[in-house]
Amino acid sequence: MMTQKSINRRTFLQVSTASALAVTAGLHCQKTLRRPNILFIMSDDHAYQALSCYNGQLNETRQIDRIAQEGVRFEQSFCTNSICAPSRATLLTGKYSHMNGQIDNSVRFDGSQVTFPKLLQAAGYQTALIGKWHLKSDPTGFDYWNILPDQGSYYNPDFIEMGMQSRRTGYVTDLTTDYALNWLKARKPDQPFCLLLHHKAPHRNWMPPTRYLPLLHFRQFPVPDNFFDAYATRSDAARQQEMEIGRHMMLQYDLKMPPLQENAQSAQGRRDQDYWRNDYERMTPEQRQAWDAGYQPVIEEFQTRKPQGRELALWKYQRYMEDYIATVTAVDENVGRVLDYLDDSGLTDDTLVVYTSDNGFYLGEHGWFDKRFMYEESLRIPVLMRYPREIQATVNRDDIMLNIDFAPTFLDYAGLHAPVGMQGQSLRGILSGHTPKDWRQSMYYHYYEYPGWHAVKRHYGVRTRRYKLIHFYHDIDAWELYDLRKDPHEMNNVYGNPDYQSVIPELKAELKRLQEFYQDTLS
Ligand code: SGN
Repeated sequence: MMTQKSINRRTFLQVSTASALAVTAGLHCQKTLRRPNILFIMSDDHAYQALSCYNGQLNETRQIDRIAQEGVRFEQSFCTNSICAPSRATLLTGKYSHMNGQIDNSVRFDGSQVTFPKLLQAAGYQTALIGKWHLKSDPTGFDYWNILPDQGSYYNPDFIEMGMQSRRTGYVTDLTTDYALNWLKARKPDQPFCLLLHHKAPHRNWMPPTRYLPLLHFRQFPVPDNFFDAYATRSDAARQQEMEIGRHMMLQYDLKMPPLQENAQSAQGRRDQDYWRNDYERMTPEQRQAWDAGYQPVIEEFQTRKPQGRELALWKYQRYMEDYIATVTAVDENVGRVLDYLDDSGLTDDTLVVYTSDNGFYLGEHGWFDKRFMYEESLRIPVLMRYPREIQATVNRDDIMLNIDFAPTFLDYAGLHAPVGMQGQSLRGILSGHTPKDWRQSMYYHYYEYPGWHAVKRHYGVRTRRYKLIHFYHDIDAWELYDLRKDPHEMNNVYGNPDYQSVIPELKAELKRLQEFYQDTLS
């Protein structure tokens, strides 16, 4: 919650080694005697469509689904700026991008800010961050950190362990999990822990471990109905993006085809070759051998069929899905390893486990990959939470939750108040079945990274349960309105439709209210 409640002075003094932090946070009045461990697992670009617990038709995620079966699945969970570094900064600070400064991937995170790991650390938690970080500055607030530089590599990645960089042989999702398990095993058993376990996968360019390579080849994935979306009713923002599977997905780097003669002819083609060479050359000879053998059948099929036009776009979609899903399968398997560890060491009941993704992702909807847009597939994030002592199993929640809510939620479970300035709200009431009466009925979104990768124009907007109003700005001034009840796939922009003219002023008023409430003056 945004307001500060009374502080228990005695407890406060005990934990105030970092007193400035504790002052901003404040402590609950002994509300919580038992402080759970917190295990926060976040993947990169894991679309809810690729989780069987979200009724995804693409794959089975048996391990991740355990968290949903034994806990809560959020149905209306959203990020507030659908891109990596901003989402991570929002996670840490509980603030929108315009408040924590991390508006896009190019900014260096200001690690002197108040973050929930710092507050937990000051209150006696052992804190660790392992895996993707992407915030440029060194992590702060962690007793232990071991991160991938920048985006990291799938094969034989470098890790920066407490400032020391070295290369490890192996596959990134396995290695990240190994580090996490090692840290868990070596932690002090008498203090609660907070571990942020951040997978690189399934980020572009979707490289599966060689052990899964023959698994999915030639399986046909269902093609989204709007794969050949012509963006007919929309603004130029949808038409001018550069994230179409057909036009923008690269054959070598993204889809692992051999060098193509035509690639030498264009800048994009040369980039395709260079990027792929980088990844391929990182592999050991044994890895390369297994890789080549795994891809040979698809390469042969591609060379025989020589797909063109729409057939090529559909072929690319199938290839994309094969790799994306196999990469997710490795995440799932590794989540299982960590859940098993909790079970085996008797920690399950005392650990709040979260599974989520930094943002949503397109798996062919509108013909796209990547994220950024405020449309549903990239706005919505999977959020699963399990804490057997307090959260009833197998309950789904449709309260609107945002990634600004993670930080205040963790503080709440740890018996700490969210500091003034944190913009999210604790989900603890919702998780135990008591949604606060005044819980939000709409959400605010703002995306900034333009010009930039994938050419998605700057925009902000409001989403209610029924409508979504978006304003694209900067080198465009265009509004879009979707009636999500009638048009859940957002194919029909009704901004100019006479039937909706009375709704527009209400939504604009709500948008203005939210901008004022969250103090967003950047648009
Ligand atoms: C890279 C990817 C983009 C992706 C951005 C941001 N290109 O630049 O496709 O949108 O990262 O991703 S790549 O050719 O380098 O793979 S994010 O997860 O870091 O936000």
